[in-house]
Amino acid sequence: MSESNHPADTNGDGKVSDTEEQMYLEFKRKELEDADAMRDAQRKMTWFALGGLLLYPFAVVLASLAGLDEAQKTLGSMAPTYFVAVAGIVAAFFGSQAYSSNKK
Ligand SMILES: [Ca+2]
Repeated sequence: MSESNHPADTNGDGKVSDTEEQMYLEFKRKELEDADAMRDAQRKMTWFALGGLLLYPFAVVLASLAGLDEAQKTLGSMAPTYFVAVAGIVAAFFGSQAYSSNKK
């Protein structure tokens, strides 16, 4: 392996000094942490969206039980848009998971 092409050699002098190695490792560690945090956030968002999807019918039932006619009508007319949006979020999540696991 030629050291001049090493990504840690930031000043391009062909050597990886201790400082450069430290910076490189720190950078890699941050990159991994960021990717991890992003996956966690995506997972949470997907579960949140799915949870909303499952609770949606209950919200409609509750609104009708509580006699909130307006709320019930609004929820009813929002449903198609809402379900498509949630399906989009979930599809994007699993799509990106499949894509990034294929890439590695
Ligand atoms: Ca260097």
